[in-house]
Amino acid sequence: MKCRRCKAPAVIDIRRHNAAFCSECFLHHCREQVRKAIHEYEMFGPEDRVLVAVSGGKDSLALWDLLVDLDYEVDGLYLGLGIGDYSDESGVHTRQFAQERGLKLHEVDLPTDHGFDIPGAAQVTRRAPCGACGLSKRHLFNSTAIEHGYDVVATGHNLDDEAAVLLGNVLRWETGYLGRQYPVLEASDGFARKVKPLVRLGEREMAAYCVLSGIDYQVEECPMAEGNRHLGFKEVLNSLEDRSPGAKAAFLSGFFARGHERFQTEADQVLLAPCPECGAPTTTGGTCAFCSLRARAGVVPVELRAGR
Ligand code: Q46
Ligand code: ZN
Repeated sequence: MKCRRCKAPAVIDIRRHNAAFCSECFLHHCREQVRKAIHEYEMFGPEDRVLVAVSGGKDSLALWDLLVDLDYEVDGLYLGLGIGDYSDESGVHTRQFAQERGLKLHEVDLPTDHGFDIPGAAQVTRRAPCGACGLSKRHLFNSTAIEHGYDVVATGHNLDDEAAVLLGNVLRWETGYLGRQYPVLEASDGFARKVKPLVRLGEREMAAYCVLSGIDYQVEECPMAEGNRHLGFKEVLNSLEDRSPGAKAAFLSGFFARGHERFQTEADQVLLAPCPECGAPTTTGGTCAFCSLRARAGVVPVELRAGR
């Protein structure tokens, strides 16, 4: 197997591109895919200040590394979720990455700064932890970006993540979510622009990127991911991809090109008002979902939580 670009011995093959690459050309390929995504979807320009949401996992650290390589002005934000050793180790990987490269990292810690953690929030809501977790992340990524004057929040969602979300949205015909599922969500009153520059790169490519560029990342999966229905959708898509390489990318990019805009009208009709507690725009007409969660989850004594 030879590298498509330089003909040296290849270290990785990517079936959907019908190509193999040596280490150096693979890193170049990843940068090119991110560069193309940024331009194709007009995510941001050199004048924009970008805040990348980093979890300590492969995708977000690779994204930060790639954006720095591409010369964008980009700082990191780490959100401590209070998920035991998993969160402690994720924080260590993130801080180490930032320190080694002299990059600026903001940190928000749910237990210290907001008085609750994700296991406690899951308990009071009686729902899968990912619901409370996703809600908290969306809220705090945005509020931190607004507070510090960033134009854009970039997240490490990759092709596999987005294809799995799309499959879930299609299976239930979630028209509102389909109208908002796109690599760019424009800024509006109280909301920074949200972008996903890894939409052209798969999970396996991101792991390879980290290994080949010496990025030490959190390899453990989140212990609360069990029951996350997207894991099942990923398995289904992987078996399709095995039989027909490129199916996943065609599903996702075809939706962005030809499906997404058909759902937009409905998504645009949402009315927003500021949350009386934190000022964030919300659809509830009262306290925003994050402040409600904080009020409920913050009062559960630690010793009463399940699993303690
Ligand atoms: S961190 Fe949070 Fe994920 Fe863990 S609780 Fe679910 S959403 S799985 S990316
Ligand atoms: Zn609020």
